[in-house]
Amino acid sequence: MHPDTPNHDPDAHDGSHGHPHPDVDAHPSLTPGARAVRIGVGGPVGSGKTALVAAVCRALGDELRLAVVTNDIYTTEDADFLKRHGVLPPARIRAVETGCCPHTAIRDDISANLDAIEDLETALGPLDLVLVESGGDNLTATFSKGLVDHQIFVVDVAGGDKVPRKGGPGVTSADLLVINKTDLAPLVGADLSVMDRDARARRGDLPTVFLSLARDELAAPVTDWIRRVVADHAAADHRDAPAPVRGETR
Ligand SMILES: Nc1nc2c(ncn2[C@@H]2O[C@H](COP(=O)(O)OP(=O)(O)OP(=O)(O)O)[C@@H](O)[C@H]2O)c(=O)[nH]1
Ligand SMILES: [Mg+2]
Repeated sequence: MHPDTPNHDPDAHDGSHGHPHPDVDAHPSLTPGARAVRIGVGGPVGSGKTALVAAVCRALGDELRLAVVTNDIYTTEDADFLKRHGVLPPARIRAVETGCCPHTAIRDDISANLDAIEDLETALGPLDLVLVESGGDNLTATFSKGLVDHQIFVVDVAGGDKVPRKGGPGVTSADLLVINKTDLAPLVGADLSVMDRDARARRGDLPTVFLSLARDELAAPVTDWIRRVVADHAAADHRDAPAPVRGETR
């Protein structure tokens, strides 16, 4: 059951999730006053970022005070998708229309995304987790550390088993690399063992998970990783750490 709603009503529009005072006592594992963990979800166009965000919302939406910011260049398509599928109450989802290259809005001028997060926190009260989905980009895309605390990079096997070998900052340094659409590997002739080998070579000890969102609609290995990140964040007690502010990079 979601901590701040008795019913987790996907049609709730008031942002309160059915509870007037989201109560951290409902979250014994979380540190009262800690700011939300912000996790960026990046990766090439169509790799499954929105499908992953939807899966995480399904898996954790009743467990954590969760909100999502999506980035699209010209539309609000991804936010609309998440709302249409009722993975979170609509008030917990904000769209940023970047109007420019996706990486600009997550790396160079992050103000629209910071505004969206601030709006969510103002409307909803304290949150445990904010997911920020980047618009689909290329292998060079990364998030500013002023915007998110951790980054997930999503690639898919349909792009070819060469993708991890091609590297780029998303592949080499994201906190979690997700290789999605493993169900398509036989159809596109992708060798998962090659992807595994190359990912290890590029990433050293950083974790990589293989996933088929077509088969695992709760994205178990990713949600387990996110649970650990949120628990670590709470344990580290970020109460006094200021949230990133517009224009700040760290
Ligand atoms: N077969 C298969 N299809 C998948 C999987 N994950 C996602 N898809 C499909 O891939 C397509 C693209 O998924 P999205 O989640 O929209 O990808 P995205 O990365 O958010 O795309 P952009 O935001 O446009 O960059 C959709 O039709 C999904 O249903 C998977 O594991 N297997
Ligand atoms: Mg998307």
